[in-house]
Amino acid sequence: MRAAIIGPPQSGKSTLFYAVTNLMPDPGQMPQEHVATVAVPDTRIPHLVELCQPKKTTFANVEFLDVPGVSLADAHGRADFAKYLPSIRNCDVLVIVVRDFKNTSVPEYRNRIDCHGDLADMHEELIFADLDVVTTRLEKLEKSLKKPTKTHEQEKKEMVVLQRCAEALEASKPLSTAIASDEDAKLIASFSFATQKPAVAVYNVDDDRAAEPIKNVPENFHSAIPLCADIEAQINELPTEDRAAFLGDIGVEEPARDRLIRTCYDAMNLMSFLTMGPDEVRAWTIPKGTLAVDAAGKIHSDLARGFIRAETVSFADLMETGNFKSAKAAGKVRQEGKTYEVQDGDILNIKFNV
Ligand SMILES: Nc1nc2c(ncn2[C@@H]2O[C@H](COP(=O)(O)OP(=O)(O)O)[C@@H](O)[C@H]2O)c(=O)[nH]1
Ligand SMILES: [Mg+2]
Repeated sequence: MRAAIIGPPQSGKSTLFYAVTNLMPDPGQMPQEHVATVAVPDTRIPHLVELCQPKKTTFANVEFLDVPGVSLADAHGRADFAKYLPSIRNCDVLVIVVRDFKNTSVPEYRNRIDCHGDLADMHEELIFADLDVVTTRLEKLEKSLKKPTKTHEQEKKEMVVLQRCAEALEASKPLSTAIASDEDAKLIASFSFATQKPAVAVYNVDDDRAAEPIKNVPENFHSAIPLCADIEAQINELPTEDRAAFLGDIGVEEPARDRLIRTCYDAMNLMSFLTMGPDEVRAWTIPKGTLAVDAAGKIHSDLARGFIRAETVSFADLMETGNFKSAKAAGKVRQEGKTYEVQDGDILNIKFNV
């Protein structure tokens, strides 16, 4: 999974990027994109490690992309934004950071603090960008459909979907609202439209409001979370054992990093299953509703091809019984077939034969 951190200039994007990834973009550098990979926090893994004492432990990963802020107030800034669109489109989820903090030494974007306005502007810009691609493609399809070609039928289907997309975008609705089926989605997947991706709004607030939930999730956003990027960045400087108390002082229970990753996972309908053994304990990312055979394929294509069954135990059952052997003795280890819908936290042992 890859998340793009975008938003107006000086809203705290790079500060948040640093808080989440512990990677400080070089100050004084020309604005440019930065990417970093972080482990998805998973409190179940240390328990499995204790049980198995594996040679290797692997967490699921998320990539974060820090995109330089651009002012959407002028043509120059909007042209800059277009420059970053390909990498934004290359991500799976958009994290839009807006400023809600007071800081007299940081100039205010458009001389005001207006989170809802900033989020709406950003959304509108993404709508325009997608509409641009849709319109160009529709014009091309119209021309091509006048000639009999081998791909005629396919193109006609694509055109129907894109026309619906254009209608949605013209009404300022995200393109995702025009996608009715997996087949629709497949037809336009190659465009990787920005407004087809789930968006998470981050309100970068002052520390005294970091624990106040955002009352109204703005339209077209999957969720909205408050956080104080400045404080969250400062905890990177602290010894691990002092971090919880530092955040506790501002009423925050879970670091921004964990909260943000969890929210992105949720927005994308993702979850994790686990594998364990003496060699490796590992978490794997899959979409909710994934079948056992596809989960097996995530580990290795051979495991899907030669799938026999998935020995499955839930994390809770494993903890309750103490270890795999006693879980088995207690009848808590199930033998699941190809079409079993994997649950979050399931520990799978794939039996296969190739
Ligand atoms: N008071 C306060 N200042 C912040 C906060 N987050 C960022 N800043 C400051 O705002 C300025 C811009 O932050 P930066 O992360 O570079 O913004 P970007 O342009 O969106 O990447 C920097 O001087 C930060 O120190 C915050 O939560 N509170
Ligand atoms: Mg920045």
